[in-house]
Amino acid sequence: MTQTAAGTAGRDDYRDSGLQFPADFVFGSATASYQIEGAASEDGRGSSIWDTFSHTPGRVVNGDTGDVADDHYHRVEEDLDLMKSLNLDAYRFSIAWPRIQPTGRGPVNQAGLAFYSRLIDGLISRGITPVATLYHWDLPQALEDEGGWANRATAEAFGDYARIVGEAFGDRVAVWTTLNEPWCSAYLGYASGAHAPGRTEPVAALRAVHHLNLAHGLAIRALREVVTNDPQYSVTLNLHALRGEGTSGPEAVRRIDALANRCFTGPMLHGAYPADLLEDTRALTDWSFVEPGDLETIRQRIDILGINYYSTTLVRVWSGEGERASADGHKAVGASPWPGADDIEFLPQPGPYTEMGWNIEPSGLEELLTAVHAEFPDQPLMVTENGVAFDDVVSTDAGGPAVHDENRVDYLRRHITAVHRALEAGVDLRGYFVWSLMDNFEWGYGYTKRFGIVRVDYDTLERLPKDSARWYAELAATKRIPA
Ligand code: IFM
Repeated sequence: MTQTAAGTAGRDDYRDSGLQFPADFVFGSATASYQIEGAASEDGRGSSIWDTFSHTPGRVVNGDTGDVADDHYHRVEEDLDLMKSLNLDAYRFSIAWPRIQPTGRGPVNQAGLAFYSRLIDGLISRGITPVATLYHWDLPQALEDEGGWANRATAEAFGDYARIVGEAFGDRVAVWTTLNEPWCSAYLGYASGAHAPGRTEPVAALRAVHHLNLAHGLAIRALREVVTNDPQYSVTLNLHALRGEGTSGPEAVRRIDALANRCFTGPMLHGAYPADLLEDTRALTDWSFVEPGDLETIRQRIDILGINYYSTTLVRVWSGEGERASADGHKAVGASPWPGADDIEFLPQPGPYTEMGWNIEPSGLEELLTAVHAEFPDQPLMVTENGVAFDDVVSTDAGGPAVHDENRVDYLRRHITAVHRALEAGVDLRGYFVWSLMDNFEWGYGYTKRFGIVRVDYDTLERLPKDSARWYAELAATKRIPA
């Protein structure tokens, strides 16, 4: 799933309107537990690695934490009504493991189950399809204390946790997603230290890659044993849309593609780690933590492969002269997230840029979808996240406060046009989820980056649909890109 420097860029600006999607194409929105829920120590919720990390001085901008976040835990009915008003077909949320098992294993916290049960029932009663993610980064701290994802036992505990939620909600959830962006969990959490638990141990990051893959397989197995409806199973990966620069570009793309993409798609979809990945990282590890039978466990049939896309990545092999470029947008802080790839340069890319500093390049999404489809032609795909942070301005209109976020509408239009083009090219694409339903805790950046189509006032916690929310609501209702 690698792309070339040329790609489809330049064909035009992707600003189409009037394009019609199939009637069963799903338009939804996505959030994650720690980013919106708040109520961090209520109703028996245990502590997660993000509680610890965000409460550690210097880890998160402004010392922000998810203690209150959007207070979704207490405003769930209001938020459900909001989703209904936006005509969403589906809502992708995550379940906080420490709300269900406060220490990651053992006794189940019934209050935690009750919260998600109310959420799921509330979605179904409003005609919105529940899409549940089991893990969006809030690992119970007790498991991290035993070694976290570098420890095999964490994957086994995850299988048990999946069984518990499968037994509780396996009559109602339509799509189960095991992991969100295991790349971030492994590499930002254990190599660069920019995310919780903030470790900078490259070998631990590779062990985490494998244990996350194993957790995915164990979870699907456990779910299949207990669910009683006929759901779809999936995983969500933030596959990197890679482009190479110069003569060393193809080699740099191959190296990063192995670490970023094929280390997950290889075992999950082909049943093997790529030989070149093992070779490239041989100085760090012999991968003996991969035990007999693991690859068979990891390779589970999935109904949907979820893809999160925000921007492209431009690489080349460093010549060894001058300063090595590391314009690697996701990980501006911390050590390198790339084990064994210290000789790879991440180059600045042409703008425009989002508030995260990420380049806006819808052609990257079209290329990524068509490349994944070419490699896995029988695998249905879903864009499970795409969206943008901008500095929104609240205007005081005659009718009350408003956010006229034309820039976000433009970003969404261009990327949804890319999605439509991939569909036209024959990609089996089932849906698109905008990130995010509402502004929320953007991890190491705290509340300084606003990705929502609904604004959240962090003083009053009031929700205010932005112009992009109205635009998206029209798209969801008509399945046609609005003018
Ligand atoms: O906010 C995150 C989300 O939790 C995972 N995908 C990327 C988003 C924007 O950074």
